[in-house]
Amino acid sequence: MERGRNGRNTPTRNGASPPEARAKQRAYLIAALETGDDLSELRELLRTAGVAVVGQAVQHRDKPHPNTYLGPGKLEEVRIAAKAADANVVVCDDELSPRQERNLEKELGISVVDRTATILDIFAAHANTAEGKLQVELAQLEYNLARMRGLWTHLERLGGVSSGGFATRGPGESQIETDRRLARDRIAALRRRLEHVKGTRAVQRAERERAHLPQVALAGYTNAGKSTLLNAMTGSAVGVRNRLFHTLDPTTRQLQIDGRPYLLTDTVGFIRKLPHQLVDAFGATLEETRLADLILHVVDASAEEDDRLEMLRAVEDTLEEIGAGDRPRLLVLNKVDQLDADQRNELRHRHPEGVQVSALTGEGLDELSVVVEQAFARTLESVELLLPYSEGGRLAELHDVAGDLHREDTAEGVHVVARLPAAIAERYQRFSV
Ligand SMILES: Nc1nc2c(ncn2[C@@H]2O[C@H](COP(=O)(O)OP(=O)(O)OP(=O)(O)O)[C@@H](O)[C@H]2O)c(=O)[nH]1
Ligand SMILES: [Mg+2]
Repeated sequence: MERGRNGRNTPTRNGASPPEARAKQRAYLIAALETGDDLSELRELLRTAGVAVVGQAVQHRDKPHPNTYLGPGKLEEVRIAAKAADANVVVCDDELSPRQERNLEKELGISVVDRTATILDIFAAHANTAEGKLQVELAQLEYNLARMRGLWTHLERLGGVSSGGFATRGPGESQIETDRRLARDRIAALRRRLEHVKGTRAVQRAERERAHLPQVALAGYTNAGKSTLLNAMTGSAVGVRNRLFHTLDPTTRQLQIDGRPYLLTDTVGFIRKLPHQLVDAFGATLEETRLADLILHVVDASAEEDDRLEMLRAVEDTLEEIGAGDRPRLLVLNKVDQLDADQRNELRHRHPEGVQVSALTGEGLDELSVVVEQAFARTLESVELLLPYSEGGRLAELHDVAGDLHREDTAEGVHVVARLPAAIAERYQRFSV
């Protein structure tokens, strides 16, 4: 098990270690669930993190045990099974409290990593831009700070003797105090830098808003095919991978529908139980979604119905949480190339409002364009203007943003009949005839 920079257990070191080194990590999975035993998403997360899975145990309970996550009998079972499977780490499908984590490590005699640490680790490995790296570091530090506090009392009790982590770096208490202070300073510095980046982003957005191009944001569960859809609709080459959280940084591209330009933004995917530290840290990035004129909610329609509904709910909840709950949105049912005619009919029945597409084959994309256009058309206002020849520059702008533009040169100026976004129509009011 490798230890992170802050002494935390994480399944992989921040992006640096080669895949073969990571695969040496053999994880035994545990979960407290109300029903079922499906840990496929956690497996998928670990696959993305390059960790092998050697077994799993699920305990059915209403809620996790407050001290040890699982009950005592199940714990003993896990201890034996994990040992038999030669696991060197236990990964839990929920975020553990510092106390639960500490107790589990003691009971099981093996490193324990929770879902949040796993996701943070994947984010750390996938962050490319300066902003992305700042956001992930902030989220990791905040997560770690809570654990330091826990570990501190732990060390006190053990008199500074521990199997690793902070105890190897110094004599317990005073070292932890120093670490905590350093972490707090670093958190404050990161927040300041992110504020600055946020300012830059606001300036860019203001520029785009001045151009009055309609803003469309792609939102959806991780791996739903958002980046593939952005590429298919705009002819770009944004990175696509069959792994979770491939995209962390927002990318904006121009999209033409019927001669009218739109801005389409691809951004970070959502997941069930998304660590709240990440939602906080990615606030500026998520703003692209919050301020969009239209959100395309992309879902993997080839997923089993239960999974699909759960993914839809997780995304809706997250949109709500980031303050984008009131934005107009369109449901995009992606990956229908994987479905046969019956399954497509069933899907149409379940989600009559959704547009069925395949970002991979291009099927349904024309219809999607039409639906996007209609969504904006509903907000357009019809105008009839007379622009003096001295205002020739404005004609170019109108050509960019107007729908159904008709112009006729007359003695007094250019006579224009068009449909305009409300904000622009207002600015042209004084030329109205
Ligand atoms: N069969 C099929 N596969 C698709 C389709 N669209 C995307 N994929 C695949 O789904 C996987 C994920 O695609 P991405 O575009 O990276 O998904 P994303 O939503 O951007 O994922 P994150 O950035 O990780 O949140 C890739 O392996 C794609 O090739 C589709 O319409 N049909
Ligand atoms: Mg992506």
